[in-house]
Amino acid sequence: MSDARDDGMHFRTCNLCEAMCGLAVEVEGGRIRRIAGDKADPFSRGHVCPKAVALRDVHEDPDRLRRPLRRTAGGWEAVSWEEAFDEAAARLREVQARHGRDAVGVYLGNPTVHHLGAMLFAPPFVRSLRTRNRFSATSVDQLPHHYAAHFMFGHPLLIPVPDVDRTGFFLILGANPAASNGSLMTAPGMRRRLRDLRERGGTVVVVDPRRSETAALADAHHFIRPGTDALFLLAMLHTLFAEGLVRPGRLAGFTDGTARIEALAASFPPERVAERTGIDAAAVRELARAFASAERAVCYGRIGVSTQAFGAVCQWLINVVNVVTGNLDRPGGAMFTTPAVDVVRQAKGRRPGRWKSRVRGLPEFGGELPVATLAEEILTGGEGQIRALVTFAGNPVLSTPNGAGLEGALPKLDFMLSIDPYLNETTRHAHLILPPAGALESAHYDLVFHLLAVRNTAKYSPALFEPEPGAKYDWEILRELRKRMEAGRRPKRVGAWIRRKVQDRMTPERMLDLGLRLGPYGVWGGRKLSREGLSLKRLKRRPHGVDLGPLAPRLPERLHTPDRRIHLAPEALAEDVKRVEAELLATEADVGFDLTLIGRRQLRSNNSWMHNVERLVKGKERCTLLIHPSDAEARGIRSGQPVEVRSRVGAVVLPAEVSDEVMPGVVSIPHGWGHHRPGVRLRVAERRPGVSLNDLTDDRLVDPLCGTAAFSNARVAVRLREPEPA
Ligand SMILES: Nc1nc2c(c(=O)[nH]1)N[C@H]1C(S)=C(S)[C@@H](COP(=O)(O)OP(=O)(O)OC[C@H]3O[C@@H](n4cnc5c(=O)[nH]c(N)nc54)[C@H](O)[C@@H]3O)O[C@H]1N2
Ligand SMILES: Nc1nc2c(c(=O)[nH]1)N[C@H]1C(S)=C(S)[C@@H](COP(=O)(O)OP(=O)(O)OC[C@H]3O[C@@H](n4cnc5c(=O)[nH]c(N)nc54)[C@H](O)[C@@H]3O)O[C@H]1N2
Ligand code: SF4
Ligand SMILES: [Mo]
Repeated sequence: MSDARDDGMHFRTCNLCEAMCGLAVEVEGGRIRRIAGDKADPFSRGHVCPKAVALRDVHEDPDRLRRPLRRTAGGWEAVSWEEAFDEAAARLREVQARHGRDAVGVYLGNPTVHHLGAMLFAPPFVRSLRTRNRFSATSVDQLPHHYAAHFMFGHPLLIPVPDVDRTGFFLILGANPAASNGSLMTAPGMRRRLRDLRERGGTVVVVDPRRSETAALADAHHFIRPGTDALFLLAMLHTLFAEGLVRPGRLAGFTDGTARIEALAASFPPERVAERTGIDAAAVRELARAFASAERAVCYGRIGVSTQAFGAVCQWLINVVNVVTGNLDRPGGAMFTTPAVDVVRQAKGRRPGRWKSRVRGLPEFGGELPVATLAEEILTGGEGQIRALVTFAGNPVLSTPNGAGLEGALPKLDFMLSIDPYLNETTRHAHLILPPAGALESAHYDLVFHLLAVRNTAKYSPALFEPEPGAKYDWEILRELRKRMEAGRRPKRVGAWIRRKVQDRMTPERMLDLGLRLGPYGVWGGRKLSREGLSLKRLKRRPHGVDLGPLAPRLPERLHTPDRRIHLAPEALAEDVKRVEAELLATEADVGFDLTLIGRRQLRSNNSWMHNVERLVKGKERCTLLIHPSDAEARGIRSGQPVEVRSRVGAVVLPAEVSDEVMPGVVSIPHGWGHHRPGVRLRVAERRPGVSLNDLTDDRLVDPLCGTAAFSNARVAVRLREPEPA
């Protein structure tokens, strides 16, 4: 075990989910004695969830890898870092020398964005691979938000955040912040915030195929048939225009395309879509009226409306609803942040679709291809076939559609490298695993989530423990690999040469300091050379973080469109309404599977990788199939009985949980389980493995516009699993 810097209280931000809760960590005798909410954190004010304590369990987990491992015929053997770096780079270079640059693929997983060092050092490493086969969890998550933001506001990171603390009407589609703690809406203590909203007379309405934990806190909940939200949103817009409720206010001065939206929505009266969505026409009209008449309202949609066949259209139309009702960029509406490190200014937005995936022709976005196509890019021969893969902080076997299909493809690789602290469902296929130092051994600053927070704040967390002797940080691993990939390649331009030299000497802290100094509150930024401006040194003096005030209107200055105007009806999205009409209003094709499968999140899980913590998994079995009583009865299924769920791509068996919290025709399995795979080293998780939702979801189902996995369009059949004959 590594030693603590000092005994006593330490303050830091929890980096597990997006909520950025402040923690007070009590260390005694070099070990963590207690983790509690930091009441002095100006943002989270003491809020934490049960996962915070698990930071200690992960830190002390005997299954967490501490040394590089190499797979041999006789099992895993420890290797030195130098040997591992040299071997990794040599194997990747060899594959590229033989088969071309694109023969190396790379996948970055979710913890990358929760990690200062990874955020700063992963991009140059990925660039050093010079491949077009880049993938990440973005295309099983928030890609539609970036897509809509790019076309409407000119930059993929200009994602408006619901101003939950000042709104009077919160319309939530396909998000369950009471369990997920909020997403693209960093707001620790969502349950309290929703309660406060209602106590000040506001309204919360949830649209979801499941009566979720959030729905339980709302004034109203409407069941919606999965994947039909685009119709619901078009019907909302139809009503707003038809009933003269469109009032964009000051936004009208810099918004184009409103007439086009009116024309598009004209063919979607609520009565026309009601049967398909499952929401009553009168209810939609009433909702539109209530939303428009609220003084401050915001419509927000997250993963349930993102990961479906019309994800991009949904995220676009949600922004449109906020604009036409005048709720974008005003307090209580959907607002843009002013983060202390302005990643929007520093990252370049590029025109999407510059290249397409080789096998299926899915479009690139932000330099990445949709991960739903990864397995076929490995399995399909020809030039550009992926023959080596790097995974960083990702578990795509459990997290991408038809994960079992990907699992079958990984053994075909000539070489696989994983940078990950666990030997899990994905990394067990690697030839080399490089484990990074743990989260508590790393300094932290949320480059991404300060950008997406409901209040402007900034907080730096120093490392709590010294890394164990011989351990490497993620960023050091990435830097060493990059150097070796670039070795012998002479930069063509002076600029590139300088950049490389600078990168060789940079640390995350130095880069953070620069970002803070140049940022809008920085000593060299907004407050020109003022003595109060932010720098890392000054932030370090405020261990609980600094409050930089509520979100303020930022438009039109913040827009990155060339004309500094909001593009309300971008061509690519407006065109896609034809597909909505053709596919969602046509008679449904009989695909041989009669139920729709959706996922769900649980407070004590975090995607696929926190099930090795006893205190989070103990108790009642959580990986169950939620099924409506009418569907259960028709199949003779009772709660607790094992059921077989089948889809085009696979089958799983798990216990049924009969409940009317899902709507008829819909079943739900939580995502991130399925730890029964041979060869994983997760001793706690293996005892309660559950099954993987993504052994059922279909890699062929994507939103063709942006390539995001269409999880909520998965079709399955369910039957009682008969006991095996004796
Ligand atoms: N059907 C369905 N599928 C889904 C979803 C869904 O709702 N339904 N949700 C999707 C979403 S939103 C996401 S974000 C993805 C997540 O997909 P992934 O990012 O692929 O999966 P995670 O489960 O987050 O796995 C994280 C991995 O990072 C490792 N790790 C943890 N901390 C660190 C670290 O500090 N450094 C390094 N190098 N590694 C670390 C863990 O051991 C684990 O292997 O799943 C998606 N998949
Ligand atoms: N405890 C916990 N917290 C987490 C995570 C975790 O795994 N566990 N993961 C983190 C990550 S990576 C992310 S991206 C966020 C995600 O944060 P959220 O988006 O809030 O996540 P979910 O809880 O999956 O909520 C999605 C909701 O969409 C609903 N839904 C499914 N299909 C449809 C549909 O077609 N239409 C509509 N309207 N609704 C639909 C589901 O029933 C579900 O209630 O959570 C983060 N926080
Ligand atoms: S809500 Fe998220 S950030 Fe807060 S303690 Fe839980 S896991 Fe950590
Ligand atoms: Mo996510």
